[in-house]
Amino acid sequence: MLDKIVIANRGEIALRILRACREVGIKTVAAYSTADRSQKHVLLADETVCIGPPQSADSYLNMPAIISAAEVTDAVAIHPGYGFLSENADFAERVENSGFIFIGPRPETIRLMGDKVSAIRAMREAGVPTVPGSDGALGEDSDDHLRMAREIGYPVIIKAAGGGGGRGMRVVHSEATLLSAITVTRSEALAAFGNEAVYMEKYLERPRHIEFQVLADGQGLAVHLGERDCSMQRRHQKVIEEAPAPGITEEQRATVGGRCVEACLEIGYRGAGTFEFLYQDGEFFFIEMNTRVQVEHPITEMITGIDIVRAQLEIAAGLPLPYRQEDISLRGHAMECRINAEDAKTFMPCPGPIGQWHAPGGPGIRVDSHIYSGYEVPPYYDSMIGKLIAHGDSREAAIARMRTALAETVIEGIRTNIPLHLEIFSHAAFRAGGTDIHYLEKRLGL
Ligand code: MV4
Repeated sequence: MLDKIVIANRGEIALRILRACREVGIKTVAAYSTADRSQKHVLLADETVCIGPPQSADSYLNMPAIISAAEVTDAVAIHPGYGFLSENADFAERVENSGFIFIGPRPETIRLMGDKVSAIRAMREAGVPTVPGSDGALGEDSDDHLRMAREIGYPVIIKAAGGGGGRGMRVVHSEATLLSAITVTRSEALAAFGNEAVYMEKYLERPRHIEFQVLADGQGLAVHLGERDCSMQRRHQKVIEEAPAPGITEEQRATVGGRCVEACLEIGYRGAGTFEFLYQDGEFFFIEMNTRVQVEHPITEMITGIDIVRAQLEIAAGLPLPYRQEDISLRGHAMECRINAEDAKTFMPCPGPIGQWHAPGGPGIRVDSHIYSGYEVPPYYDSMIGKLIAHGDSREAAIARMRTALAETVIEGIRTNIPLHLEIFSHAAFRAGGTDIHYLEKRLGL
């Protein structure tokens, strides 16, 4: 196993990584910003290194500072968590070139998936179903674009190759606005990502967002851990996730999951990864791959019994995957509510000191959070302060446990989105399952 690693992140995921390290006997170094001196994982870590002032650009995105933290502490690896530098191929490369293990895929893989055009091409070639659209980046010929859109059928969507996660895209409903949309998306893409390549897809109007979790050891073994439904979102921020996805059959899971596994083997994928699909009218369409551990990984852990963060550590240590696909079975249903320090109605961030904190509990309840009574939520970062996860034998049982857990949670001093969660759990459409990606925004009247 690895001897000592740097945790280059903050908040609940830093604590989650620290806990996995403790369990397998890895020593931990918390690399933290001056705003995060009192974070739970910093207080618990074996060693700590301050990597800069509060602003992320000066600390959690500061590559030399993080690599120095590994050097001065004699760590052997760096775990990037999610966000920040987790999908930065240049960082992964610098980590490796400095003699450390990057806990994640090879830099080339991160680069391949970071460019959505190359990611889609690689996945299509590996047999993963993709959205009907341009074969690669759009060229210069406007007549080509008009012909292509006519063939695909309106509406179409123009996306930036350097985008992803909802950045750099534009829906086009008719021929009249196609060419200007391409021009505008191109120039925005150049400004935002330094890459003006754009591509075209059929725009799916009522899809669900369903993603498959994979683990691969980079030595010829890969498995999928089933799927998650992340359709309950607002402005590309997921609010509630669940696993498995309502209505997906065992056969669909085996087919699509199997394609993801084959693709992993094809590209020599290493580590934990997520294949994002749009799902509409019974069909899956690949859109992007995430090459990191995700916020919502716990719901997959709850239904599979597999510790995904521990698996990341073992894979990084060079150990072969200890299970085969036939060893993976799904049990029950899990839901996750992201708890944010924000106003439940206006969504305005609401940082500040936490007074009383009473965590929920009981059978099937898991709380992944770094907060404690007296902890102060800093204003510099994402407003997520934790995740409430509920597992049950059925979707209904998981929902009942989640509602009980939400109702007994006490967080004083700051406002949170718990009232929003309680409201969503009272919606008949949500309780029926299978709502699409537009449901929440429509329901909120946005
Ligand atoms: C789409 C789409 C409809 N059709 N692509 C937004 C985030 C990025 N990952 C891809 N996104 C979308 N791509 C086609 N061809 C609709 C979205 C989309 C979306 C996707 C997943 C979750 C939430 C979303 C919210 C708005 C739009």
